[in-house]
Amino acid sequence: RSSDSNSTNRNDKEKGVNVQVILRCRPLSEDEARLHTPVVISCNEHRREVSATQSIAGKHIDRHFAFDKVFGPASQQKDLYDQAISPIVFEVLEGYNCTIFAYGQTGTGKTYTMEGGARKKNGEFPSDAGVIPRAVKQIFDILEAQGAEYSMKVTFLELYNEEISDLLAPEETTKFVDDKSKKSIALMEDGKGSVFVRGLEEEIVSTANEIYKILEKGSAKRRTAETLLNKQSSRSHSIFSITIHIKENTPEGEEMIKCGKLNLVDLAGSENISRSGAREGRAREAGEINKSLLTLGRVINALVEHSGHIPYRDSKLTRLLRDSLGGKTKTCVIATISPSIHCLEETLSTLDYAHRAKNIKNKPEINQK
Ligand code: ADP
Ligand code: ZZD
Repeated sequence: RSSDSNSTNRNDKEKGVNVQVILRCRPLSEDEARLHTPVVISCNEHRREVSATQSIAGKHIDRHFAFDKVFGPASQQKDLYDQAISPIVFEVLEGYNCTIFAYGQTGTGKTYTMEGGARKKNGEFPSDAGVIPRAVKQIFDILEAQGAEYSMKVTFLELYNEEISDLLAPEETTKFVDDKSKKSIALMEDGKGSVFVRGLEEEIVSTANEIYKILEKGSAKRRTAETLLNKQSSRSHSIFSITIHIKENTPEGEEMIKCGKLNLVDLAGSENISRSGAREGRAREAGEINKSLLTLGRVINALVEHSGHIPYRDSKLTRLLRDSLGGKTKTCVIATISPSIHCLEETLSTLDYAHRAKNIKNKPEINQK
């Protein structure tokens, strides 16, 4: 087992490992079903293939895309988690940094997939809980089963219109936008090329429940800010990160610290960011251009085309997540789509985008001291 993982490591370091891309198609909503909305997407989970077909007025579309994993409209939160995410969490606990992105048009299930249904009053774990609460639960279950000595901290931020807000900052510091007491948040570089957010609240946690409370606080804060500042949540990116230090003793009796980090990223809606210049133009006029999402697309293109210059520095999102895009982090993209005929154009753009992201190679490394 150990020699096995060593040879995998060597391979990972030399050739790199591809970004893993998962495709999820949501079911028709009740309204869509009632209106008999035509379905243009079919998912073959076994063959890991998605097809988009439409045939009207002499116009035929029949396209097929293969992904690392495909989850059709009937897939449950637990299925996606157990098959696609749980292995990633194990890697985090081995000391890797891992990032999971949700990408797709607004209304296709990014938040449903990442967060899922609301927490129950009775404290029971909801069956429709998403990736974030499930990952939190799994991390503590494993650490407890191992009887590991560990410490953990979390951060939760939102990026809106190239501005970072700290979803965990205490109330007083954000109430008055111009208040001197407001902590200034800034992206800083540490000289070694790494980027960190100065002034970001890091909460030290020791139970899953503490994290759930923190998520509750962060969600409430996001909602308040949305209302107060008239924000459109579909245009914001949120990043929830968990950092875990685990103390281990080698068979030789030496002490070793492994450090893993999991970034869970709910991206802004991908609509208007299609590659077609015309649409981009119209979106720009409407003031709807999302610099971070556009730059993410450009970074992906530059990486897969092996361009000399990768425009990481052009947006906050790509500066923050630089290591996840061609760096030492293991990365997974969950692309979400709707099955409806009305979304076909955006769906094709998402499928193209996600398929292109499969070609990014990272060089994951374990963090060990
Ligand atoms: P987004 O975050 O991409 O804008 P949401 O997560 O808000 O989309 O999903 C839009 C709606 O569709 C929500 O009502 C959500 O509950 C529902 N939904 C999304 N994906 C699924 C799914 N896989 N199964 C059942 N309902 C879903
Ligand atoms: N999507 C739900 C939040 C909503 O919009 O209400 S579900 C999970 C991850 C990040 C933020 C929130 C959650 C969420 C939650 C619900 C209600 C109050 C706080 C947090 C959640 C769901 C299940 C377990 C833990 C947290």
